[in-house]
Amino acid sequence: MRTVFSEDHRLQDGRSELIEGQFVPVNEMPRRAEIVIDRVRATKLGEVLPARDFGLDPILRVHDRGLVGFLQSAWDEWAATGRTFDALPHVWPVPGLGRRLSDSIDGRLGYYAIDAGTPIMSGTWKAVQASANVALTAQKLVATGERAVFALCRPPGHHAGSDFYGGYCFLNNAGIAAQAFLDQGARRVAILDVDYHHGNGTQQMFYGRSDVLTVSLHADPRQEFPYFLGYADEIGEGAGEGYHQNFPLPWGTDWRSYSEALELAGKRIQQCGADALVISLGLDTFEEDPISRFKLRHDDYFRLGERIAWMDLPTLFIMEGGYAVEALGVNTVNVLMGFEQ
Ligand code: Q9C
Ligand code: ZN
Repeated sequence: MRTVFSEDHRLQDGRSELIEGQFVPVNEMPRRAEIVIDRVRATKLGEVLPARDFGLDPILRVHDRGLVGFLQSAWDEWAATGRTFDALPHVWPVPGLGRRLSDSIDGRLGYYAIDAGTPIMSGTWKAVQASANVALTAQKLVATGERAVFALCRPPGHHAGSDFYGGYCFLNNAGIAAQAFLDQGARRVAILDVDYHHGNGTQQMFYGRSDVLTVSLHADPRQEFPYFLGYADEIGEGAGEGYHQNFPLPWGTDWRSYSEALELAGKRIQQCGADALVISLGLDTFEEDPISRFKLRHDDYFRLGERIAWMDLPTLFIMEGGYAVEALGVNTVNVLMGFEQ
């Protein structure tokens, strides 16, 4: 399997995030992608290709121009106030406070962000655009006949929606790629999200549409981020009713119960008549992940890849989360090798 990768991911290199009342060193760090590309090369998984530039058009097919413009200029606006540290929001437009777009960078950060865990710095936009280009370069290879391609995206994307960012995500790489398949002639695309966290951005982006089936396996939002979305009764709306499915799973979930939900997700995908499959590939389901509480083990990732291969569709793997950094290369490539067996 070929991999698409860009070194520009390194430009996203935050210092800290706010978790449980404390500023802690960021979990979503450059080393994550380095360890994965090292493993891809060491195992000779396949050729590594650079990203091509697709510009803003494919991004604007699924994202609001206001969000994209904000991400492009946020650092400059922040730095113009004399601040030299990462930009984070600290107030949000909850219902009751209204939702006006302030002239202040602090108001605009709260307007577009869902959390205080997603720092913006001088290189953020370049890294974010490179990540989307990685996804689009890989998407094009799958659309033109490759059985499967790995888009080693960083920063990740599945928490970003049409008009918001957060959860370490700025643009929704999987959503952008799914829309690109449709724009190139696919009639339906399935997105399977196996990141530990609910793919709230992907759900929001396609919630009213039947041309993208979105299925997410994740930690129950009663217990886990993003808390406000990801419940089992969210099934899509309007034309999209029946084209979204959530599998919230409790803390402590191991392969035995995970694989039962995966089986149901796989069956739904296989019967939906998709022309392509996009996998939001998070490895934070691993038993040693520092911010997560599932119990998947190294070998389980081979079986995950194998089950995805049975879905028998042209497949685009998009890198999402996974914070047990030293194990991330092994676990990621295990999925891809399980797929190829
Ligand atoms: N105590 C991805 O995996 N912080 N994003 C959670 C819980 C946000 C994870 C804090 C986690 C976002 C792509
Ligand atoms: Zn995650």
